[in-house]
Amino acid sequence: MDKKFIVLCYIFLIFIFGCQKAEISTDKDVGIAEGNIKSETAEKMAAMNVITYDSNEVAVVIDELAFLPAFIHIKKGTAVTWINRDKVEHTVAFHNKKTPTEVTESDVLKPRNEYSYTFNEEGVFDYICGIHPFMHGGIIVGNPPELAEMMEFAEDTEPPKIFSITPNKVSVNGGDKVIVKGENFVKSTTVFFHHLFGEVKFADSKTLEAVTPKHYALKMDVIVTNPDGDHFTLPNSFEFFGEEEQQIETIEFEYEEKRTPHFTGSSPEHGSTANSPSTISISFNYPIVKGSNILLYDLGGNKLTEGGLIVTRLGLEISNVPKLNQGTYKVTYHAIWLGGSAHDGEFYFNVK
Ligand SMILES: [Cu+2]
Repeated sequence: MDKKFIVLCYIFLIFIFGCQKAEISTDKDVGIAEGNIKSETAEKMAAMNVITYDSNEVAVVIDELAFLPAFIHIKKGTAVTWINRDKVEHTVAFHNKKTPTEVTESDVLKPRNEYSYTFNEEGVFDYICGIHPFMHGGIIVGNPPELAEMMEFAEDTEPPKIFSITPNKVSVNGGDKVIVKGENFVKSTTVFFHHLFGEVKFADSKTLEAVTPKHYALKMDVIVTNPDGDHFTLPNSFEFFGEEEQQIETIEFEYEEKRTPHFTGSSPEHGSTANSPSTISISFNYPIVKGSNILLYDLGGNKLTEGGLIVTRLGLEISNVPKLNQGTYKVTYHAIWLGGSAHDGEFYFNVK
């Protein structure tokens, strides 16, 4: 896998977890019982909207160029299924912090496609979309040692509980007001109805108010989580119902109309003469997907080496090009655009 990709993952990991690690200092020895990771992790998990699941199967929805929920905490052995509800294609590419060179990436997920992976190892996994690397998410599996380091101590609260949700059936169009009644709610209690509601308001320790987002028809668990990680799941207790608008095909088409996909440049440039290059690359104005390739040939038609996608999906690159003797070389490429159509091309360069 591409080195740049690994670096990006690390940057992301530092972004979500590294900055928190820095805040753990004097608090570390104060009141953190070994094995009581829940209370340690909690505040940060709540701040990051990490959703803790008790179930063995968890769905992460991909929509509007985002993973929802982005940060989840699951048990070892839980199967996570990513469902592409968006109008464009995405992938899921992740690695374990402990084994950063092992990257797992899904195939390209077209709208409505799914990808499942079962996490049988404890650890911290971060992931991105290989097509849109700014999309990122994180998964904490079990209680790995990193968890204790990355989280701050949170004040212990009584475990929350849900007694009722009114109404518990709402329209797929969103905008309904929902009252959650229960106990031991605090100001930062989060309420999760499959997608986290953006507008959950704390009324009092027994009442939370939320406004529903747009959501496709689905019956779901409702989970409340307090800052110390204590949470409560009311299984299959909430439902979005009705017809959703059919919009996938048209918008996918618009996306394609905005820009005509084309080649924007190469290194070395076509027809140029220079020393043997260490990398050979071509760039595009439009995302390309897995299956695209770039090959280097000598003029005798012998294939010398090949490369693949760069992390932004806006180019192809051959890294670690062997030392080339004086002569003329040919590069061919096959670019498959996001959306499915493909383009083949070639260019030449000279080595002096
Ligand atoms: Cu994507």
